[in-house]
Amino acid sequence: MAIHKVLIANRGEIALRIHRACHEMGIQTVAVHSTADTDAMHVRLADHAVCIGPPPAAESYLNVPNIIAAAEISGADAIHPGYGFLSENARFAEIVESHNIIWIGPKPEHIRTMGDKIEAKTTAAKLGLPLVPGSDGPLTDIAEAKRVAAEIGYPVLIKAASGGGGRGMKVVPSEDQLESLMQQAGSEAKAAFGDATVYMEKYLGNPRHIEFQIFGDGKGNAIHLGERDCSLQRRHQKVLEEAPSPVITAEQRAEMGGIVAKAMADMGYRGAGTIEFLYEDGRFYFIEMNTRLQVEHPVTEAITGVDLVREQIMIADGLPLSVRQDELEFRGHAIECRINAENPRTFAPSPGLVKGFHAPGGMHVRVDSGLYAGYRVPPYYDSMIAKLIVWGRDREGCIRRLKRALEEFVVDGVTTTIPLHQALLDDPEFREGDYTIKWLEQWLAEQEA
Ligand code: MV4
Repeated sequence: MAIHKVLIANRGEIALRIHRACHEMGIQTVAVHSTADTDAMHVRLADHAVCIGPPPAAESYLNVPNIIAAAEISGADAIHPGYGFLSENARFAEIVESHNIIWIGPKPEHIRTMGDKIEAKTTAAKLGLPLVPGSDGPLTDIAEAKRVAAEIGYPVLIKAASGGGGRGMKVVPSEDQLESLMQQAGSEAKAAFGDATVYMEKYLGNPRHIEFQIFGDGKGNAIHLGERDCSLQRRHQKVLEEAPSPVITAEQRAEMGGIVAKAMADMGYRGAGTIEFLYEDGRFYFIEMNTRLQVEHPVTEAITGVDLVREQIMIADGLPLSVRQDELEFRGHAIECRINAENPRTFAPSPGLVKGFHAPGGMHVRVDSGLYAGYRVPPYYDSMIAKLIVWGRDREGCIRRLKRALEEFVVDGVTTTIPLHQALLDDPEFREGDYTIKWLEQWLAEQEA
């Protein structure tokens, strides 16, 4: 093993998750942190800690010179970026590699390709993935836009090439609104991402969000680890994720999984990746690829038994994938609840002092969290403070265990979204697995009434 010391360029539960994988592998860790995170659990547990700046992420967790300097002074030989922050920054990946530090992540060229949503779709199409019908590239003029829309049929959706997370999207119901909505989408994209480039897709009215976890060794071998259903979102923030999807059969999983694994093998993809699809009327439509470890990776770990962070580190070290596709089995059902320090009705952030903390336990119950009694949740970052991941032999058993675990969970001092999850798990439609990407926001509106 060439990797002896990993710098963790992240914070919160994912920093702790990476630290745990490293220590289980006999690898030392370096925590980098802002002045707001001095008392964070992962900073306490890490072998070395380096302060990299003040609370705003732009001056600390996104501060490339300070992070590289921290790696050099601490003698780290690899950097794991976690998710968010610099994890999908191709330039950062190149800078890391140019300092002879191992980048625990995909090849920079692949991060860059997938970061451009149009290039991602062109690449996916060449690799044989099914796409949503739409423009084959950027929309240049209104005449062309009208021609494409007429061909695929209204409603259509205008998306930003540099977008993601749903920002800068416009649904166009009919041709008379195309020109003005296209202009709006372009100027919003320019303001948000510094790039006015937009493209068009057929608007799918009521799909599910289903994503496949993949891994490549960077040498032409790749596997898939099944799908996750992430349809339960509010304002493009995932709330609860499950694996497998309640609506995907073993045959569909094997077929689509085979297609995505072959695509990743053909492109020579390295490391962890997620291929996002919309799923409607029994068909998959590629929309985007994420070139990072995702928040919801533990549900995949729960049903496959594969440690995804360990796998990332092994691949970055040049080792082969630890499992062959034909050795992988999908066992039982797993659900993750994202627990946020938020008002469960208004979703307003509720940072502050955690006066008491008790995490649930017992068989097949996992809590990924850096919380402890006496910890102060800082107001500067994402409000997710814990993930509860529960496994069961089947979906019903998983839900029953999840309800039991939520009953045990105590976070005193800050309000959390625990009551929201409890109400959700009691809903008959949720219990049937009968939901799409629109369902949660409608359900929340009904709860208000
Ligand atoms: C779509 C769509 C319907 N039709 N594309 C939103 C975020 C971005 N990743 C893709 N998104 C969507 N793309 C077509 N052609 C609906 C959404 C969408 C969505 C997707 C996944 C999960 C939640 C969502 C909520 C609203 C809209």
